[in-house]
Amino acid sequence: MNRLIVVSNRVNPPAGEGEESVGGLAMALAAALRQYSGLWFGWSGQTTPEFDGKISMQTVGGVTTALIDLEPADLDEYYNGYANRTLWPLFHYRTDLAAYDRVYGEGYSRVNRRFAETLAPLIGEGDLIWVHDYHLIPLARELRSLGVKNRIGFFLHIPWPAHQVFTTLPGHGRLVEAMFDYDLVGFQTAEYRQAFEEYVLAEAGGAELQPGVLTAFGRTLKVGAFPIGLDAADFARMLKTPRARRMRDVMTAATVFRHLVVGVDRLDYSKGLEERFLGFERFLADNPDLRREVLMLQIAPVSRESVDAYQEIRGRLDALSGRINGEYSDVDWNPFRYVNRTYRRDELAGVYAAARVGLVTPLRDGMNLVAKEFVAAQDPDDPGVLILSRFAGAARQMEEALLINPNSPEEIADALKRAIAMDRPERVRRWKALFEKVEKEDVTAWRDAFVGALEGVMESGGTRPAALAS
Ligand code: ADQ
Repeated sequence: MNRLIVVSNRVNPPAGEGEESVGGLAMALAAALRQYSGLWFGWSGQTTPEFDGKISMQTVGGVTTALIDLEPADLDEYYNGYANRTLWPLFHYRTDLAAYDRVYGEGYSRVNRRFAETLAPLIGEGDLIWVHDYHLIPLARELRSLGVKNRIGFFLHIPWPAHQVFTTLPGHGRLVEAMFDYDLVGFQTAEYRQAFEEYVLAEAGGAELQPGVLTAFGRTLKVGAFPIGLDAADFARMLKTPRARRMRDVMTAATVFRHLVVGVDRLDYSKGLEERFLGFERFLADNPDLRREVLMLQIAPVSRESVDAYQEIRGRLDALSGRINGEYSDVDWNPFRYVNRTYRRDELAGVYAAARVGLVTPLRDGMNLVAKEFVAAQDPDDPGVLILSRFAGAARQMEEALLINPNSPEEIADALKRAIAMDRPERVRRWKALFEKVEKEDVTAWRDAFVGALEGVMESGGTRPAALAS
């Protein structure tokens, strides 16, 4: 078996304790590496006044991590800049929020070069390199320029936007050209892969040599859809822990005679939180007879606070939650609980287990692991109902959820009403179909499919550079 080197912006070793592991990417990578004697390379999350290329290595939970510090300007221009002010909004269709600043682009290139220069000496012959997410798109280009010939794969955790949206990015051609320095590029869904292919064909003068093999910029590239999943076995184990059970019991006791509707998200404008709050408000307005029968709990820890758009949405959510409780609370009761804290994963599992409805309403989402966690946590004999946005990548696999358009408060309100009224046989039938997929298409299946496909690419230039057909 080849050694696997995983590269991502942040590295969260599977230590277990502490509060660090918010974010689907971190959870998935920890799980994926557990079985490999791999190396996980990335940014430490710390800054240093002057970049010195120093790598701090440690082995935690069977995974060796190699971390570098970045300069404050890197943090501003690369992480808060190009990654989170330019690419993240654009790839989530928020062109109105996308900021284009040449300095951000320069910072992005510089940090990718720094990653490559510090990583290259650690790479051994035959190592497979697996790069993750939008922060590091040009990493293969930088590694190739240093002479690295190993097989390198890239997985995009977020959506790939439609061609018309993507071309609003200045320098879009260069970014896509850099993707052709990989041997394999993976997307969450077939839809995102198609959007990428459309761009390559329409804008880059490329061609599809055969299904899943593209040629452009004088090279060929394998592409595929690899939907990410949960660490289902670990989640099942966690559900049985005393902490998870206690949290479930606490939440069940706090909602006697009421149905718990739960939402769990990083506080991000892509997650459709405002739309969700408005949908719940509409539900309360339209169903006076049901008002006392529900409690909605939204857990949303703040993230990326140094980016303005995140401060703004936080303010709007505070105001909306206040308005809903102001309007509908009674002296002995309120309908809505909004919490900005991070919880341990076992505690979250307990919250999901106590809920009758999981409400997941992103406006765009690469996959959305919360939807899968909710399903995994349900009692098989009396499961809750998942309401899921059709714009989450997860909706492609989870058709038995109640699929909604989050832009419509009416659709959210109607789905809530339907979920609460749904009889047990229908809940069990829908849940069973969902659970089977969550269990089978889990993080191990995802990792094996991706790494297997990468291993299947011929070493050192089998597909790269291309012998272009005339
Ligand atoms: P995220 O945008 O972070 O991930 P998601 O897939 O929903 O979104 O994962 C969030 C994770 O954070 C879940 O595991 C959840 O349990 C955890 N979490 C959320 N709130 C928490 C809290 N209060 N306390 C503790 N944990 C919390 C990105 C993409 C997604 C894609 C993943 C994986 O945006 O579309 O599914 O990567 O590829």
